Formats: sequence, structure tokens, C-alpha cells
Amino acid sequence: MITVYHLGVSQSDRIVWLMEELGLPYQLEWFDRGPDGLAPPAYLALHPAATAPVIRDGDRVLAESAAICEYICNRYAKGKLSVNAEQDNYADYLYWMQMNSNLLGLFFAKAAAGEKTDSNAMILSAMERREKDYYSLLDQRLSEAPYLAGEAFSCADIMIMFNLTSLPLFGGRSIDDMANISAYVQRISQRPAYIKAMQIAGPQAQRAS
Ligand SMILES: N[C@@H](CCC(=O)N[C@@H](CS)C(=O)NCC(=O)O)C(=O)O
Repeated sequence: MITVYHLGVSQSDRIVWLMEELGLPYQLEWFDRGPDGLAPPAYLALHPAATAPVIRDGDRVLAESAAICEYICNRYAKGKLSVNAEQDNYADYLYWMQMNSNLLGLFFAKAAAGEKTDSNAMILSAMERREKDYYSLLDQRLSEAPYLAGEAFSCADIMIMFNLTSLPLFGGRSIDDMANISAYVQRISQRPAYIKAMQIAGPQAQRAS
């Protein structure tokens, strides 16, 4: 059975959500963040990348949300929630699977840069331009399709929800002014598997005693 190593308030809630969507059995191991807000040493020791999420499947320990999503869908769910190369929307799926990295990169870069100074002005200008373009593109996409990869819900939606719901809790860009993104978040938030996963491992969830 797959073990999902969950770090409290982190992107590993995606993998709990994925398992709930697929109806696959899994074991959850919960790790609280340390007093510094970072992953504790026991979590860091799970994988050399020392990032959440991490899963274990037998002898295989795997990190990176997108890799984990593809691995589980293709190995254990006959490709459900993934899109294969024969499908018309394959390029859309690939593109939107990566948007998480763009939005997270922006979040960290802006947080690290702080106030605009002479030395970081160029970086901050580039980040501001990218942020405007990425969120406009996302809003535009969701005006033309119900889900990021097209007509059907997929891992691309699982990948992006953390950025839209959890990052704003930590100072990331709010989506309140983006009508199509907000409607999408509302719609996805009503999925039974999402509700269950957030109760188990979402930002407000507590470790089960
Ligand atoms: N690209 C990675 C990013 C993972 C990542 O940044 N995870 C954060 C949690 S949201 C983390 O590991 N934070 C703990 C720490 O750095 O101490 C993925 O999608 O899995």
C-alpha cells in the first residue's frame, strides 16, 4: 500500500486529495512543522530533495507532486486523471501541470526580494510582469474550459489548487479579483474527494490522534 508522508500545511495535501479522488487505499503518516515553520529532521530524512510531498511504494520513495501524481495515476489507476499523448488535450495537460512551479517560484522570489531596492528592481519588475501574465492567462483559460486540461477534471487541477487556496494564506496573490478563477475554486472545492482530503490533511486539519 502507498504511504503518503504528509507535512502539515503543505503541498502534500495534494496527494491525499489524489488518493481520495482515485479511491485508492493509502496510509497517511503525518509530520508537524518544527518551531521554525520548516519540515522537521525526520521529514527531511525521507528523501534527498527534502521537500513535501513524499510517498513510499514498496522500496521506492518518490518526491515532487507532479511526478507522484503521474506515477500513481498511471501505475495504479490505468491513467485516470492523467492525459495521454494520444489525446487532443495532451499539450494543454502538460502545460497546466507545470503552472504550479511558475506560481510557487513567483511566490518565493517575491517573498525573498522584499521591498523594491536599486539592486532587486529588475527581478521584482520581472516577477510583477509574470504574475500579471500568469494569473490573466489562468483566468482566460478558465473562461473557455471548465478544467485546466479541458472538459474533464485532471491532475492539472489537483496541482494548482494549493497555489490558489493556500498560498494566499501566506501572503501570496489573492484570486478574489479574478472572476473565472474564483468560480473554478468554488466549483472544485465542492468535490467530495476534495472536501474529505482537506478535512484529513488541508491547512486547517489536525493530526489524527
Ligand atoms: N516542486 C515541489 C515543491 C515542494 C515544496 O516546496 N514543498 C514545501 C511544502 S509546501 C516544503 O517542502 N517545505 C518544507 C521545508 O522547506 O522545510 C513539489 O511540487 O513537490
